[in-house]
Amino acid sequence: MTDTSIYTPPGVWKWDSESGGKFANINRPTAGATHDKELPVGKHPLQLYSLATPNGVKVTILLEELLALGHSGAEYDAWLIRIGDGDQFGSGFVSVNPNSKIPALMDHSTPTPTRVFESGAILLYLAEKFDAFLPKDPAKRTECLSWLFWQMGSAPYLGGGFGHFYAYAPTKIEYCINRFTMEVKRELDVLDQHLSNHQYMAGDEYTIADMAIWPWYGALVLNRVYDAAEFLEAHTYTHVNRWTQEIAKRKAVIRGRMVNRVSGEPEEQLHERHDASDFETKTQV
Ligand SMILES: N[C@@H](CCC(=O)N[C@@H](CS)C(=O)NCC(=O)O)C(=O)O
Repeated sequence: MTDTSIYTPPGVWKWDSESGGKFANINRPTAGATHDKELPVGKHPLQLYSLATPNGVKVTILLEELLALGHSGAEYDAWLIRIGDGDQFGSGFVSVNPNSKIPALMDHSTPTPTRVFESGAILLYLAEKFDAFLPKDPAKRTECLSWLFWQMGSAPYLGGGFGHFYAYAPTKIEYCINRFTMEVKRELDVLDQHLSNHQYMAGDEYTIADMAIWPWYGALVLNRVYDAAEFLEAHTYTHVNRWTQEIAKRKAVIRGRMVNRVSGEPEEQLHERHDASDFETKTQV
């Protein structure tokens, strides 16, 4: 194994802002706003401040699914937060999410505006608000929430652990890649075994648990994140692949992936979304 023992931690850690690596320009060891910047507010009750990363896409998929079901109250304005430029550290954004991460939501339909941050909390808030995509049967609801929280706890090993060390770290460290590859393959196997005898994560109903998990683990097997499908032998997780393909075909999922997207095919990038017609008229093509 590679010798990675050359670093001896000092008595007290000091921030080296020149540490390199992708995102080094926005990472810092403190919280709070770095600059004054109000957030825009559009015409709809729901105001989303986001970017089409897997965490952002969870919410736009749910909003598009709610609209497809006929919940007109789920109309929303989606504003672009460019995290690479540090928009998440503006004072307006920090007042919606003190954790400075997308996605963040303001609901102006409540007596006083309600802020919601953390993608899992946003999914649950919207599912309860519209009474949709969260099973009514207590046992199924509990199963749905178990998988929703599984995702919130598991994805950091995929993104912050595996994705960071496999794709983004300035040097490839065998120990770290091995550690997180093992964990991500274990997570894929958890999903694969579960999906071998369940159509969706919570059983026979498509729910917010699928909408939370698909943008991460579906993207992994579709090779849309980290270019790691071959490395992970993603094709061997046949039940995850079956579920991934099935969800990928949904119109609301195709739409949800486009919102606040700033990379990939121009026709799939809808930088801001303020109206359903924007999908036809306001993409980058
Ligand atoms: N647990 C959070 C994670 C959100 C998150 O990590 N967002 C990333 C993009 S996927 C972000 O905004 N990063 C900006 C930063 O770290 O400064 C959630 O699920 O909402």
